[in-house]
Amino acid sequence: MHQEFLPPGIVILTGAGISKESGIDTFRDKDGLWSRVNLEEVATIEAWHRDKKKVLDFYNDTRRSFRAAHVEPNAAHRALARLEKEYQGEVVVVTQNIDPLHEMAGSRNIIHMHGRDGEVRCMSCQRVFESDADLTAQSICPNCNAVGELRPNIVWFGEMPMHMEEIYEALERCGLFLSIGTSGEVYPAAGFVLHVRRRQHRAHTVELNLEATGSQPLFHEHIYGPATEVVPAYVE
Ligand code: BV8
Repeated sequence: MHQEFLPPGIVILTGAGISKESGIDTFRDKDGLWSRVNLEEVATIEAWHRDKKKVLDFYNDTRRSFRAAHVEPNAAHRALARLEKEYQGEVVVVTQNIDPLHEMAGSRNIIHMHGRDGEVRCMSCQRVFESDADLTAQSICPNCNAVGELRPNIVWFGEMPMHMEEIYEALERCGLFLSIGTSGEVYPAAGFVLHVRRRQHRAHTVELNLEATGSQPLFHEHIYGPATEVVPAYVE
């Protein structure tokens, strides 16, 4: 069907809150990850150079928590996968999450802007490959044999998020922008709603979150409650 006859695109930004009811910790809730770990010590390139073992152990533990038997996609992930299947126009999930739950729920059009757990990058040859093995400061790159140069292919603070051009193109095409389960604290993701409103005056923007965030005034519509309740209800 020609693009002009399709309904406007939908861009859905998700954050850690959409995975909370699947058993994965958020970052900034009172019991969140950053209340237990100092992000400066595990989520920056400086931390990796300063103490590789500390950073790699943190992400080895994070990966194991994603693979725990009870961690499954929840009703919110499944509702977004259904929306993609049933909606005539384009549906893009732009996730800040590194967990695989959108894929496991059946979404296909997914952009992991902060990287994906299970992907590894060599800082010597820059090769990216899939690996579920624990990384250590002695890990050897299978491509260039460098020792101790392997890191999670995850975007740390101060590093450029991934696929930004593709994301901005989707934002400029969309007629509906949903923000689900994110505190709106981290840029550039937190700036997407304003980008949509500046470029698509007719676009409708909705914040779906457990509670109001600092970005609340930027959205046309606000729906608060657990993602597993408000997202399926909104998508239906
Ligand atoms: C960049 C790593 C520029 C992977 C993450 C000073 C120095 C350096 C940088 C900066 C600076 N000041 C500002 C910046 C920019 C910085 C930034 O924004 N900092 C903030 C903290 C002020 N951003 C960056 O550094 C970014 N890069 O700017 O690069 C550049 C430009 C050109 C060239 C080179 C560089 C990189 C940002 C990415 C950093 N990596 N994580 C990982 O370990 O996961 S960020 C981290 O925060 C996660 O990725 C996470 O996804 C992201 C956002 O958090 P949320 O997902 O929103 O989670 P949070 O806990 O905050 O909120 C959860 C929400 O869910 C809550 O609102 C809660 O109410 C809700 N909730 C809870 N339960 C439920 C629920 N909702 C629904 N249902 C429920 N049941």
